[in-house]
Amino acid sequence: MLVNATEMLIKARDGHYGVPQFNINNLEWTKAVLTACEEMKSPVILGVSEGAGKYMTGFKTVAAMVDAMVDSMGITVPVALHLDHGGDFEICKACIDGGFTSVMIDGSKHEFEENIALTKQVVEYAHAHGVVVEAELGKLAGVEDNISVDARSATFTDPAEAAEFVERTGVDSLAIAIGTSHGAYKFKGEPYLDFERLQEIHRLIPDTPLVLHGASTVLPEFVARCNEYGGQIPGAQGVPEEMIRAATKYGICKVNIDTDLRLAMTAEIRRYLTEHPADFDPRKYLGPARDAIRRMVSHKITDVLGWKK
Ligand code: PH4
Ligand code: ZN
Repeated sequence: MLVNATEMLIKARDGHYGVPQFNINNLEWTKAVLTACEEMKSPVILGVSEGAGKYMTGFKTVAAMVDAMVDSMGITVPVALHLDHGGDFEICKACIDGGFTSVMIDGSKHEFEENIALTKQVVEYAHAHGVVVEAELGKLAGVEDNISVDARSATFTDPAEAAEFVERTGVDSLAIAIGTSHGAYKFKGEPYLDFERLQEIHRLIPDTPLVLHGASTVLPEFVARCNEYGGQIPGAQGVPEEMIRAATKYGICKVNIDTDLRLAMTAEIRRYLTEHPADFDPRKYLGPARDAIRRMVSHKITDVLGWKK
């Protein structure tokens, strides 16, 4: 059965570990994540972006697929189905009405007051339907953004604003900007996360589970394997795993990972097809790709997020 994410996030907050949000993009991928989490006895949040929802024929289809898989696979760990980066009220409402147990309203592109008003509207509707809400304050840094002190204060989450935002919106968890970004190209030079800012935010709102987006590590081994078998992903760099570990000690309770699963899947498909040029049954290469995702998920849960069975 699907659950809302409240309990898993509170336990993570009190136990100083990270609940994973693994984004899903197709059936094989979803099966890999559920299999690994069941093996690890770990709770999990399945994230679905707007793009992923469209790709999978709509949120209603995704909810039906996940529900059926959780049931048919005999999954016993808590699973939350979460809208990732919902851009407006309507899309959040559609997911809430369609069986999602958690939604993110991403109002970070709006001014502070507008972000508050939008988030409040979603919180009211979601809470009336037993669904929890994540919001975002601050902007994720892109690789182009040079992290000067000025740029930091312009884009990273302001601790006092975070406290006011949570108080006025009643949101359940808050995604903050401390230097991460989406994708495989997160830093040009040395990786940098603003841990002082994170600690200050956590000090001001210790009860609010904080969320780290853009938390993939872009493991060199997987980039190298992609490139070895015909890929072209030069200069990719993510957040070192020790930084993710540190973040969970300073108040991050939910860690979003998508790119690392994309890389694991792609590296395996590239390798398989290169080594088996005569194969053309997709099950032949999607099976090993699914196993590669499963291994990556297990690695994250045990070696990075601090989960103990
Ligand atoms: N996300 C995933 C966003 C995926 O539109 P889209 O499906 O490409 O969006 O919210 C993350 O925070 C993932 O971070 P990562 O790129 O470091 O894995
Ligand atoms: Zn994100």
